[in-house]
Amino acid sequence: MVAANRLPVVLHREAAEVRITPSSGGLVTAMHPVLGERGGTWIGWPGDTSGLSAARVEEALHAVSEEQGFDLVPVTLSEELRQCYYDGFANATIWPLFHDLQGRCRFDESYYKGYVEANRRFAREIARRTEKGDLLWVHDYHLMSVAHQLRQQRVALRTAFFLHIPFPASDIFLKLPWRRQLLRHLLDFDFLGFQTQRDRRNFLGCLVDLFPRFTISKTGVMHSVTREKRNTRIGVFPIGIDAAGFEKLSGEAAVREMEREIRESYAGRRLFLGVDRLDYTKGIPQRLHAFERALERFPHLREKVTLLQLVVPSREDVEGYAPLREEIERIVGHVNGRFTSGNWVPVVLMVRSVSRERLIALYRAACAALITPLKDGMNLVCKEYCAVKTENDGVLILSEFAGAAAQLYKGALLVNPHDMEGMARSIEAAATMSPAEQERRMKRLRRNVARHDIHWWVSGFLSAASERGMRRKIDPAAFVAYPQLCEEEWL
Ligand code: GDG
Repeated sequence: MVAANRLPVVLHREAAEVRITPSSGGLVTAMHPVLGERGGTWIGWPGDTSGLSAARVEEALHAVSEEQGFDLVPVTLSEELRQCYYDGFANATIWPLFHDLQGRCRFDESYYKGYVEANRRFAREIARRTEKGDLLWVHDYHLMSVAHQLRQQRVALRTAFFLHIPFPASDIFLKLPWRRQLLRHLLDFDFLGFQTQRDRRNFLGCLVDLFPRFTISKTGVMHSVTREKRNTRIGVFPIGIDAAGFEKLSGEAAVREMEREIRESYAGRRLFLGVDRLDYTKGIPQRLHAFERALERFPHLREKVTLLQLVVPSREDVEGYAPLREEIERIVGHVNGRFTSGNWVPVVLMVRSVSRERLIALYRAACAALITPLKDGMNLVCKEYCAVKTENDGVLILSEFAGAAAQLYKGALLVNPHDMEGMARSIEAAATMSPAEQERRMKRLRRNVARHDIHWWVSGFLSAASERGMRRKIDPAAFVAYPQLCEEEWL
Protein backbone atom coordinates (compact mmCIF):
# COMPACT_ATOMS: atom_id res chain seq x y z
CA MET A 1 0.00 0.00 0.00
CA VAL A 2 1.21 3.43 -0.98
CA ALA A 3 0.12 6.51 0.97
CA ALA A 4 0.69 10.00 -0.40
CA ASN A 5 -0.97 13.36 0.14
CA ARG A 6 -2.72 13.22 -3.22
CA LEU A 7 -4.21 10.46 -5.26
CA PRO A 8 -2.86 10.34 -8.84
CA VAL A 9 -6.19 11.84 -9.97
CA VAL A 10 -8.17 14.83 -8.73
CA LEU A 11 -11.97 14.79 -8.57
CA HIS A 12 -13.84 18.03 -9.36
CA ARG A 13 -17.54 18.56 -8.85
CA GLU A 14 -19.23 20.10 -11.87
CA ALA A 15 -22.95 20.54 -11.30
CA ALA A 16 -24.19 17.00 -10.70
CA GLU A 17 -21.21 15.43 -12.47
CA VAL A 18 -17.71 14.43 -11.33
CA ARG A 19 -14.84 15.43 -13.58
CA ILE A 20 -11.55 13.56 -13.15
CA THR A 21 -8.16 15.01 -14.08
CA PRO A 22 -4.63 13.67 -13.54
CA SER A 23 -2.61 15.15 -10.64
CA SER A 24 0.67 16.88 -11.43
CA GLY A 25 4.13 16.89 -9.85
CA GLY A 26 7.19 14.75 -9.42
CA LEU A 27 5.82 12.20 -6.97
CA VAL A 28 2.88 11.28 -9.16
CA THR A 29 5.04 11.09 -12.31
CA ALA A 30 7.35 8.69 -10.47
CA MET A 31 4.89 6.44 -8.65
CA HIS A 32 2.10 6.15 -11.20
CA PRO A 33 3.87 3.70 -13.56
CA VAL A 34 5.06 1.68 -10.56
CA LEU A 35 1.59 0.90 -9.26
CA GLY A 36 0.27 0.55 -12.80
CA GLU A 37 2.71 -2.33 -13.32
CA ARG A 38 2.67 -3.97 -9.89
CA GLY A 39 -0.87 -3.34 -8.70
CA GLY A 40 -1.63 -2.47 -5.08
CA THR A 41 -3.47 0.32 -3.33
CA TRP A 42 -2.89 4.08 -3.39
CA ILE A 43 -4.39 6.05 -0.54
CA GLY A 44 -4.61 9.84 -0.63
CA TRP A 45 -6.69 13.01 -0.84
CA PRO A 46 -9.07 12.93 -3.84
CA GLY A 47 -9.48 16.70 -4.31
CA ASP A 48 -12.25 18.94 -3.03
CA THR A 49 -15.21 16.59 -2.91
CA SER A 50 -17.51 18.81 -0.84
CA GLY A 51 -21.08 18.33 -2.02
CA LEU A 52 -20.38 14.80 -3.25
CA SER A 53 -21.57 11.80 -1.26
CA ALA A 54 -19.01 9.23 -0.09
CA ALA A 55 -20.69 6.69 -2.38
CA ARG A 56 -20.29 9.00 -5.41
CA VAL A 57 -16.59 9.50 -4.63
CA GLU A 58 -16.01 5.75 -4.24
CA GLU A 59 -17.87 5.08 -7.47
CA ALA A 60 -15.79 7.61 -9.43
CA LEU A 61 -12.54 6.22 -8.01
CA HIS A 62 -13.63 2.66 -8.66
CA ALA A 63 -13.95 3.46 -12.37
CA VAL A 64 -10.40 4.89 -12.36
CA SER A 65 -9.10 1.84 -10.45
CA GLU A 66 -10.52 -0.52 -13.08
CA GLU A 67 -8.82 1.47 -15.82
CA GLN A 68 -5.44 1.89 -14.12
CA GLY A 69 -4.98 -1.52 -12.53
CA PHE A 70 -4.64 -0.53 -8.87
CA ASP A 71 -7.04 0.49 -6.09
CA LEU A 72 -7.59 4.10 -5.11
CA VAL A 73 -8.68 4.88 -1.56
CA PRO A 74 -9.78 8.43 -0.65
CA VAL A 75 -9.00 10.27 2.58
CA THR A 76 -11.40 13.20 2.70
CA LEU A 77 -10.58 16.20 4.87
CA SER A 78 -12.63 19.26 5.74
CA GLU A 79 -11.56 22.51 4.09
CA GLU A 80 -10.47 23.89 7.46
CA LEU A 81 -8.34 20.87 8.32
CA ARG A 82 -6.82 20.81 4.85
CA GLN A 83 -5.83 24.45 5.17
CA CYS A 84 -3.95 23.82 8.42
CA TYR A 85 -2.39 20.55 7.31
CA TYR A 86 -1.61 21.18 3.63
CA ASP A 87 -1.51 24.93 2.94
CA GLY A 88 -0.26 25.53 6.49
CA PHE A 89 2.13 23.05 8.08
CA ALA A 90 3.18 21.12 4.95
CA ASN A 91 3.57 24.00 2.52
CA ALA A 92 4.08 27.12 4.63
CA THR A 93 6.29 25.54 7.33
CA ILE A 94 7.99 22.30 6.26
CA TRP A 95 8.41 23.06 2.53
CA PRO A 96 10.33 26.36 2.99
CA LEU A 97 12.24 25.08 6.05
CA PHE A 98 13.40 21.91 4.32
CA HIS A 99 14.56 24.00 1.32
CA ASP A 100 16.66 26.22 3.64
CA LEU A 101 14.29 29.19 3.29
CA GLN A 102 13.52 29.71 6.96
CA GLY A 103 12.57 33.37 6.39
CA ARG A 104 9.48 32.17 4.52
CA CYS A 105 8.30 29.82 7.29
CA ARG A 106 5.07 30.30 9.22
CA PHE A 107 5.35 28.61 12.61
CA ASP A 108 1.81 28.23 13.89
CA GLU A 109 0.63 25.78 16.55
CA SER A 110 -2.76 25.32 14.85
CA TYR A 111 -0.99 24.26 11.64
CA TYR A 112 1.00 21.63 13.52
CA LYS A 113 -2.10 20.32 15.29
CA GLY A 114 -3.96 20.14 11.97
CA TYR A 115 -1.02 18.23 10.47
CA VAL A 116 -1.05 15.64 13.25
CA GLU A 117 -4.82 15.29 12.98
CA ALA A 118 -4.69 14.80 9.19
CA ASN A 119 -1.96 12.19 9.65
CA ARG A 120 -4.18 10.49 12.24
CA ARG A 121 -6.98 10.28 9.67
CA PHE A 122 -4.66 8.82 7.06
CA ALA A 123 -3.55 6.24 9.65
CA ARG A 124 -7.18 5.36 10.42
CA GLU A 125 -7.96 4.73 6.74
CA ILE A 126 -4.75 2.73 6.32
CA ALA A 127 -5.59 0.60 9.37
CA ARG A 128 -8.99 -0.24 7.86
CA ARG A 129 -7.50 -1.52 4.63
CA THR A 130 -4.38 -3.41 5.72
CA GLU A 131 -3.50 -6.61 7.48
CA LYS A 132 -0.65 -7.47 9.80
CA GLY A 133 2.50 -8.10 7.78
CA ASP A 134 1.55 -5.78 4.91
CA LEU A 135 4.16 -3.27 3.81
CA LEU A 136 3.07 0.36 3.87
CA TRP A 137 5.12 2.81 1.80
CA VAL A 138 4.45 6.41 2.85
CA HIS A 139 5.56 9.29 0.65
CA ASP A 140 6.80 12.72 1.46
CA TYR A 141 6.70 15.56 3.94
CA HIS A 142 2.91 15.70 4.25
CA LEU A 143 2.77 12.37 6.04
CA MET A 144 5.79 12.21 8.36
CA SER A 145 3.61 11.38 11.40
CA VAL A 146 1.65 8.46 9.93
CA ALA A 147 3.75 5.68 11.51
CA HIS A 148 3.48 7.40 14.88
CA GLN A 149 -0.29 7.58 14.52
CA LEU A 150 -0.44 3.91 13.53
CA ARG A 151 1.49 3.01 16.66
CA GLN A 152 -0.90 5.08 18.75
CA GLN A 153 -3.74 3.14 17.18
CA ARG A 154 -1.84 -0.11 17.94
CA VAL A 155 -1.71 -1.16 14.30
CA ALA A 156 1.18 -3.51 13.51
CA LEU A 157 2.41 -2.97 9.97
CA ARG A 158 5.81 -2.82 8.34
CA THR A 159 6.23 0.85 7.56
CA ALA A 160 8.62 2.58 5.18
CA PHE A 161 8.87 6.28 4.38
CA PHE A 162 10.51 8.13 1.50
CA LEU A 163 11.22 11.85 1.63
CA HIS A 164 11.06 13.40 -1.86
CA ILE A 165 12.35 16.80 -0.74
CA PRO A 166 15.67 17.65 0.91
CA PHE A 167 16.26 17.27 4.65
CA PRO A 168 17.85 20.43 6.08
CA ALA A 169 21.00 20.77 8.15
CA SER A 170 20.60 20.86 11.91
CA ASP A 171 21.12 24.66 12.22
CA ILE A 172 18.00 25.11 10.09
CA PHE A 173 15.89 22.21 11.34
CA LEU A 174 16.34 23.32 14.95
CA LYS A 175 14.26 26.43 14.24
CA LEU A 176 11.17 24.23 14.09
CA PRO A 177 9.22 24.49 17.37
CA TRP A 178 8.08 20.82 17.02
CA ARG A 179 11.54 19.51 16.09
CA ARG A 180 11.68 16.76 18.74
CA GLN A 181 8.19 15.47 18.04
CA LEU A 182 8.78 15.35 14.30
CA LEU A 183 12.07 13.47 14.55
CA ARG A 184 10.51 10.97 16.94
CA HIS A 185 7.56 10.54 14.58
CA LEU A 186 9.94 9.80 11.72
CA LEU A 187 11.76 7.22 13.83
CA ASP A 188 8.46 5.40 14.31
CA PHE A 189 8.87 4.17 10.73
CA ASP A 190 10.82 0.92 10.39
CA PHE A 191 12.61 2.23 7.35
CA LEU A 192 13.50 5.69 6.05
CA GLY A 193 14.73 6.61 2.58
CA PHE A 194 16.30 9.89 1.48
CA GLN A 195 17.17 11.15 -1.99
CA THR A 196 20.88 11.85 -1.39
CA GLN A 197 23.73 11.45 1.08
CA ARG A 198 23.32 15.14 1.83
CA ASP A 199 19.82 14.56 3.21
CA ARG A 200 20.67 11.49 5.24
CA ARG A 201 23.73 13.20 6.70
CA ASN A 202 21.61 16.19 7.70
CA PHE A 203 18.97 13.93 9.27
CA LEU A 204 21.57 12.03 11.29
CA GLY A 205 23.16 15.35 12.31
CA CYS A 206 19.79 16.48 13.72
CA LEU A 207 19.50 13.22 15.67
CA VAL A 208 22.98 13.66 17.12
CA ASP A 209 22.10 17.19 18.24
CA LEU A 210 18.67 16.45 19.67
CA PHE A 211 18.94 12.86 20.86
CA PRO A 212 22.62 12.19 21.61
CA ARG A 213 21.75 8.99 23.48
CA PHE A 214 20.37 7.24 20.43
CA THR A 215 22.84 4.82 18.86
CA ILE A 216 23.66 5.30 15.18
CA SER A 217 25.44 2.47 13.41
CA LYS A 218 26.38 1.68 9.84
CA THR A 219 26.31 -1.62 7.94
CA GLY A 220 27.38 -1.43 4.30
CA VAL A 221 25.39 1.39 2.71
CA MET A 222 22.68 1.42 5.39
CA HIS A 223 22.55 3.32 8.66
CA SER A 224 20.55 2.24 11.71
CA VAL A 225 19.24 4.21 14.63
CA THR A 226 18.52 2.31 17.82
CA ARG A 227 16.67 3.68 20.83
CA GLU A 228 14.41 2.17 23.46
CA LYS A 229 14.82 -1.30 21.93
CA ARG A 230 13.54 -0.07 18.58
CA ASN A 231 15.46 0.13 15.37
CA THR A 232 15.00 2.25 12.22
CA ARG A 233 17.11 1.62 9.15
CA ILE A 234 18.02 4.51 6.90
CA GLY A 235 19.10 4.40 3.26
CA VAL A 236 19.71 6.63 0.27
CA PHE A 237 17.66 6.06 -2.90
CA PRO A 238 17.93 8.74 -5.59
CA ILE A 239 14.63 8.60 -7.47
CA GLY A 240 14.69 7.88 -11.21
CA ILE A 241 12.26 8.23 -14.09
CA ASP A 242 10.59 5.82 -16.51
CA ALA A 243 13.46 6.43 -18.93
CA ALA A 244 12.39 3.78 -21.45
CA GLY A 245 8.81 5.09 -21.42
CA PHE A 246 9.99 8.65 -22.09
CA GLU A 247 12.30 7.47 -24.85
CA LYS A 248 9.52 5.46 -26.46
CA LEU A 249 7.11 8.42 -26.40
CA SER A 250 9.80 10.62 -27.90
CA GLY A 251 9.74 8.48 -31.06
CA GLU A 252 6.01 8.89 -31.69
CA ALA A 253 4.99 10.64 -34.87
CA ALA A 254 2.87 13.26 -33.08
CA VAL A 255 5.81 14.22 -30.83
CA ARG A 256 8.19 14.45 -33.80
CA GLU A 257 5.70 16.65 -35.62
CA MET A 258 5.44 19.01 -32.64
CA GLU A 259 9.22 19.03 -32.36
CA ARG A 260 9.50 20.00 -36.03
CA GLU A 261 7.05 22.86 -35.56
CA ILE A 262 8.89 24.16 -32.50
CA ARG A 263 12.26 23.97 -34.27
CA GLU A 264 10.77 25.79 -37.25
CA SER A 265 9.42 28.62 -35.13
CA TYR A 266 12.84 29.15 -33.52
CA ALA A 267 14.80 28.54 -36.74
CA GLY A 268 18.30 30.01 -36.66
CA ARG A 269 18.18 30.44 -32.87
CA ARG A 270 19.36 28.24 -30.05
CA LEU A 271 16.50 27.40 -27.74
CA PHE A 272 17.15 27.29 -23.99
CA LEU A 273 14.39 25.68 -21.94
CA GLY A 274 13.27 26.02 -18.32
CA VAL A 275 10.44 23.82 -16.96
CA ASP A 276 9.29 24.24 -13.38
CA ARG A 277 6.28 24.25 -11.13
CA LEU A 278 5.64 27.83 -10.05
CA ASP A 279 7.70 27.62 -6.87
CA TYR A 280 10.18 29.91 -5.15
CA THR A 281 12.59 26.98 -4.62
CA LYS A 282 13.06 26.52 -8.35
CA GLY A 283 15.23 29.64 -8.76
CA ILE A 284 13.28 31.11 -11.69
CA PRO A 285 13.95 34.84 -10.98
CA GLN A 286 17.66 34.11 -10.44
CA ARG A 287 17.76 32.22 -13.74
CA LEU A 288 16.10 35.07 -15.64
CA HIS A 289 18.59 37.54 -14.17
CA ALA A 290 21.45 35.27 -15.22
CA PHE A 291 20.06 35.03 -18.75
CA GLU A 292 19.91 38.82 -18.88
CA ARG A 293 23.51 38.99 -17.63
CA ALA A 294 24.58 36.53 -20.36
CA LEU A 295 23.01 38.75 -23.05
CA GLU A 296 24.73 41.77 -21.51
CA ARG A 297 28.20 40.22 -21.21
CA PHE A 298 28.21 38.17 -24.42
CA PRO A 299 26.71 40.36 -27.18
CA HIS A 300 27.27 37.59 -29.75
CA LEU A 301 24.40 35.70 -28.06
CA ARG A 302 21.87 38.43 -28.90
CA GLU A 303 19.36 37.38 -31.55
CA LYS A 304 20.95 33.90 -31.38
CA VAL A 305 19.42 32.46 -28.19
CA THR A 306 15.89 32.39 -26.80
CA LEU A 307 14.87 31.22 -23.35
CA LEU A 308 11.50 29.48 -23.26
CA GLN A 309 10.38 29.31 -19.65
CA LEU A 310 7.44 27.02 -18.93
CA VAL A 311 5.92 27.66 -15.51
CA VAL A 312 3.23 25.31 -14.27
CA PRO A 313 0.89 26.97 -11.75
CA SER A 314 0.83 25.22 -8.38
CA ARG A 315 -0.28 25.81 -4.78
CA GLU A 316 -2.24 28.88 -5.76
CA ASP A 317 -3.79 29.12 -2.29
CA VAL A 318 -0.44 29.14 -0.48
CA GLU A 319 1.03 32.46 0.57
CA GLY A 320 3.97 33.66 -1.51
CA TYR A 321 3.06 31.94 -4.78
CA ALA A 322 1.02 34.75 -6.42
CA PRO A 323 3.74 37.42 -5.85
CA LEU A 324 6.27 35.03 -7.38
CA ARG A 325 4.30 34.89 -10.60
CA GLU A 326 4.18 38.70 -10.68
CA GLU A 327 7.91 38.90 -10.04
CA ILE A 328 8.65 36.49 -12.91
CA GLU A 329 6.38 38.41 -15.28
CA ARG A 330 8.06 41.68 -14.29
CA ILE A 331 11.59 40.37 -14.92
CA VAL A 332 10.59 38.83 -18.27
CA GLY A 333 9.04 42.18 -19.29
CA HIS A 334 12.20 43.98 -18.24
CA VAL A 335 14.58 41.65 -20.15
CA ASN A 336 12.40 41.69 -23.26
CA GLY A 337 11.98 45.47 -23.08
CA ARG A 338 15.74 45.82 -22.90
CA PHE A 339 16.86 43.39 -25.62
CA THR A 340 14.02 42.60 -28.06
CA SER A 341 14.97 43.50 -31.64
CA GLY A 342 13.49 42.74 -35.06
CA ASN A 343 11.47 39.56 -34.65
CA TRP A 344 13.68 38.24 -31.83
CA VAL A 345 12.16 38.07 -28.34
CA PRO A 346 14.79 36.90 -25.81
CA VAL A 347 12.44 35.30 -23.25
CA VAL A 348 9.16 33.54 -23.97
CA LEU A 349 7.11 32.84 -20.84
CA MET A 350 4.36 30.22 -20.78
CA VAL A 351 2.39 30.00 -17.53
CA ARG A 352 0.36 26.81 -17.93
CA SER A 353 0.84 23.10 -18.15
CA VAL A 354 1.29 21.29 -21.45
CA SER A 355 0.69 17.67 -22.45
CA ARG A 356 3.42 15.11 -21.81
CA GLU A 357 3.86 14.85 -25.62
CA ARG A 358 4.39 18.60 -26.03
CA LEU A 359 6.76 18.63 -23.07
CA ILE A 360 8.89 15.94 -24.73
CA ALA A 361 8.82 17.83 -28.03
CA LEU A 362 10.08 20.92 -26.20
CA TYR A 363 12.86 18.92 -24.52
CA ARG A 364 13.92 17.52 -27.89
CA ALA A 365 13.89 20.89 -29.62
CA ALA A 366 15.87 22.62 -26.86
CA CYS A 367 19.63 23.06 -27.30
CA ALA A 368 20.02 23.43 -23.56
CA ALA A 369 17.95 22.87 -20.41
CA LEU A 370 18.39 25.41 -17.63
CA ILE A 371 17.55 23.55 -14.41
CA THR A 372 18.72 25.80 -11.62
CA PRO A 373 16.72 25.28 -8.41
CA LEU A 374 17.97 26.91 -5.21
CA LYS A 375 17.50 23.48 -3.67
CA ASP A 376 15.64 20.40 -4.89
CA GLY A 377 15.19 16.91 -3.47
CA MET A 378 16.08 15.40 -6.84
CA ASN A 379 14.51 17.17 -9.89
CA LEU A 380 13.01 14.88 -12.48
CA VAL A 381 12.87 17.42 -15.30
CA CYS A 382 16.63 17.22 -15.88
CA LYS A 383 16.45 13.42 -16.13
CA GLU A 384 13.50 13.57 -18.54
CA TYR A 385 15.42 16.04 -20.72
CA CYS A 386 18.32 13.59 -21.05
CA ALA A 387 16.09 10.54 -21.56
CA VAL A 388 14.47 11.95 -24.72
CA LYS A 389 17.68 13.31 -26.30
CA THR A 390 18.09 10.24 -28.47
CA GLU A 391 20.37 12.10 -30.91
CA ASN A 392 22.76 12.84 -28.01
CA ASP A 393 22.58 16.56 -28.64
CA GLY A 394 21.83 19.26 -26.07
CA VAL A 395 23.44 20.57 -22.92
CA LEU A 396 22.20 20.20 -19.35
CA ILE A 397 22.91 23.21 -17.13
CA LEU A 398 22.18 21.97 -13.62
CA SER A 399 22.17 23.50 -10.15
CA GLU A 400 24.69 22.08 -7.69
CA PHE A 401 21.84 22.00 -5.17
CA ALA A 402 19.48 19.74 -7.09
CA GLY A 403 19.75 16.20 -5.68
CA ALA A 404 20.30 15.06 -9.28
CA ALA A 405 23.66 16.85 -9.36
CA ALA A 406 25.19 14.09 -7.19
CA GLN A 407 24.45 11.64 -10.03
CA LEU A 408 24.76 13.79 -13.16
CA TYR A 409 27.68 16.08 -12.35
CA LYS A 410 30.05 14.48 -14.81
CA GLY A 411 27.93 15.18 -17.89
CA ALA A 412 26.16 18.38 -16.90
CA LEU A 413 27.47 21.93 -16.62
CA LEU A 414 27.04 22.55 -12.90
CA VAL A 415 26.13 26.01 -11.66
CA ASN A 416 25.58 27.71 -8.34
CA PRO A 417 22.16 29.40 -8.77
CA HIS A 418 23.28 32.26 -6.51
CA ASP A 419 26.29 32.99 -8.74
CA MET A 420 24.83 35.08 -11.55
CA GLU A 421 28.18 35.59 -13.32
CA GLY A 422 28.92 31.86 -13.23
CA MET A 423 25.48 31.05 -14.63
CA ALA A 424 25.95 33.62 -17.41
CA ARG A 425 29.27 32.00 -18.34
CA SER A 426 27.64 28.54 -18.42
CA ILE A 427 24.86 29.84 -20.67
CA GLU A 428 27.50 31.11 -23.07
CA ALA A 429 29.45 27.84 -22.85
CA ALA A 430 26.28 25.86 -23.63
CA ALA A 431 25.37 28.10 -26.56
CA THR A 432 28.78 27.61 -28.13
CA MET A 433 29.53 23.99 -27.20
CA SER A 434 30.70 21.82 -30.10
CA PRO A 435 28.43 18.94 -31.23
CA ALA A 436 31.19 16.44 -30.31
CA GLU A 437 31.41 17.73 -26.74
CA GLN A 438 27.61 17.73 -26.44
CA GLU A 439 27.51 14.14 -27.61
CA ARG A 440 30.22 13.02 -25.18
CA ARG A 441 28.40 14.59 -22.25
CA MET A 442 24.88 13.60 -23.28
CA LYS A 443 25.84 9.94 -23.79
CA ARG A 444 27.21 9.86 -20.28
CA LEU A 445 24.07 11.53 -18.87
CA ARG A 446 21.74 9.21 -20.74
CA ARG A 447 23.58 6.10 -19.54
CA ASN A 448 23.20 7.26 -15.97
CA VAL A 449 19.51 8.14 -16.31
CA ALA A 450 18.71 4.82 -18.05
CA ARG A 451 20.63 2.71 -15.54
CA HIS A 452 19.21 4.42 -12.43
CA ASP A 453 15.62 4.52 -13.61
CA ILE A 454 12.34 4.26 -11.71
CA HIS A 455 12.46 0.45 -11.67
CA TRP A 456 15.97 0.49 -10.19
CA TRP A 457 14.69 2.91 -7.54
CA VAL A 458 11.57 0.93 -6.62
CA SER A 459 13.29 -2.43 -6.45
CA GLY A 460 16.21 -0.97 -4.47
CA PHE A 461 13.88 0.71 -2.00
CA LEU A 462 11.49 -2.21 -1.60
CA SER A 463 14.16 -4.87 -1.25
CA ALA A 464 15.94 -2.77 1.39
CA ALA A 465 12.65 -1.95 3.15
CA SER A 466 11.63 -5.59 3.24
CA GLU A 467 15.01 -6.47 4.74
CA ARG A 468 16.15 -8.50 1.80
CA GLY A 469 19.41 -6.60 1.92
CA MET A 470 20.97 -4.24 -0.57
CA ARG A 471 21.94 -5.72 -3.86
CA ARG A 472 23.36 -2.46 -5.08
CA LYS A 473 27.14 -2.10 -5.33
CA ILE A 474 28.71 0.41 -2.99
CA ASP A 475 29.52 3.55 -4.90
CA PRO A 476 32.80 5.21 -3.85
CA ALA A 477 30.87 8.45 -3.51
CA ALA A 478 28.28 6.76 -1.29
CA PHE A 479 29.18 8.64 1.86
CA VAL A 480 30.03 12.04 0.43
CA ALA A 481 27.31 14.68 0.88
CA TYR A 482 28.23 16.74 -2.19
CA PRO A 483 30.25 14.46 -4.52
CA GLN A 484 29.76 17.05 -7.25
CA LEU A 485 31.66 19.63 -5.23
CA CYS A 486 34.60 17.47 -4.13
CA GLU A 487 37.98 17.45 -5.78
CA GLU A 488 38.08 14.25 -7.86
CA GLU A 489 40.96 12.80 -5.86
CA TRP A 490 38.84 12.83 -2.71
CA LEU A 491 36.44 10.30 -4.15
C1 GDG B 1 9.15 16.70 -5.90
C2 GDG B 1 10.51 17.24 -5.41
C3 GDG B 1 11.65 15.43 -6.69
C4 GDG B 1 6.14 19.78 -15.21
N1 GDG B 1 5.50 20.59 -16.06
C5 GDG B 1 4.69 19.81 -16.79
C6 GDG B 1 4.85 18.49 -16.38
N2 GDG B 1 5.75 18.50 -15.40
C7 GDG B 1 6.23 17.32 -14.68
C8 GDG B 1 7.67 17.03 -15.09
C9 GDG B 1 8.18 16.26 -13.87
C10 GDG B 1 7.34 16.83 -12.72
O1 GDG B 1 6.24 17.54 -13.28
C11 GDG B 1 8.14 17.79 -11.86
O2 GDG B 1 9.02 17.04 -11.09
P1 GDG B 1 10.26 17.67 -10.30
O3 GDG B 1 11.07 16.54 -9.76
O4 GDG B 1 11.04 18.51 -11.21
O5 GDG B 1 9.65 18.61 -9.17
P2 GDG B 1 8.55 18.55 -7.95
O6 GDG B 1 7.15 18.56 -8.47
O7 GDG B 1 8.92 19.69 -7.06
O8 GDG B 1 8.78 17.15 -7.21
C12 GDG B 1 11.59 16.94 -6.43
C13 GDG B 1 10.27 14.88 -7.01
O9 GDG B 1 9.31 15.25 -6.01
C14 GDG B 1 10.28 13.35 -7.12
O10 GDG B 1 10.87 12.76 -6.01
O11 GDG B 1 12.49 15.20 -7.82
O12 GDG B 1 12.85 17.36 -5.94
O13 GDG B 1 10.43 18.65 -5.17
O14 GDG B 1 7.91 14.90 -14.00
O15 GDG B 1 7.66 16.31 -16.27
N3 GDG B 1 4.21 17.46 -16.94
C15 GDG B 1 3.34 17.75 -17.97
N4 GDG B 1 3.11 19.03 -18.39
C16 GDG B 1 3.74 20.08 -17.84
O16 GDG B 1 3.51 21.23 -18.24
N5 GDG B 1 2.69 16.75 -18.57
